[in-house]
Amino acid sequence: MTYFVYSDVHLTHSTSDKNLNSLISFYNYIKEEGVTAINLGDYFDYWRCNNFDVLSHCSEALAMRPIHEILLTGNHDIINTSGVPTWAKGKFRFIHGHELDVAINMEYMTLENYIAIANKLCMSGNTIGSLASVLWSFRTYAGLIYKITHEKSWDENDIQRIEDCINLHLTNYLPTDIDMSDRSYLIFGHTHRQFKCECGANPGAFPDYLTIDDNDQVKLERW
Ligand SMILES: [Mn+2]
Repeated sequence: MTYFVYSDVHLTHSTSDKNLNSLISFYNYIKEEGVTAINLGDYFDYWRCNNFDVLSHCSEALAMRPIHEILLTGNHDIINTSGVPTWAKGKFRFIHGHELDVAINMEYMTLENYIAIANKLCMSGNTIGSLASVLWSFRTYAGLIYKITHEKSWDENDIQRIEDCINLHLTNYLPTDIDMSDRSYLIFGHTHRQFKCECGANPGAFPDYLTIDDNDQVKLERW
């Protein structure tokens, strides 16, 4: 079976018509081809947005979502209860990727703490005041909250460390809650940079995506 894997659409209350139309045309193609889509999360960007405003603004594109789609949750849509944290098929393991980011680049915090903060940010509405209350409730983590809420929460060096970790087969040693046997192949998003090596790949941020064909061949693409 062929899979179309995409990630990090980051739909907000102000996503442009151009980007929404691009997503709709992608969905139409997926339906015509009859393939299964895998959405690696950060489909929505609920951080500092009213969640209903995001959904209502993007409702036309949401209605076009492929019927055969696996939806994972990312750190920006972690309260999305319809998503799953991980998925697996054959040798492929699918995660959003913030798990790796926390394990590799945020040694000062647990994944549990990170998820708690991400959840708070997903529920912070549109106002700065809400964000301030989030910061206050987690004031002991003020420095790292700045890091994870800042626009450039990771730089190219952080992304490189994640890619190096996968390239060196080191993911087995990380507390990511994902079963990585020797022959498994990790598909992750989150970094917004396309990447492919012998044991893992990243589709990048949509309109970048990747395909997995019947022979398990992974190909990086752009819509
Ligand atoms: Mn992410």
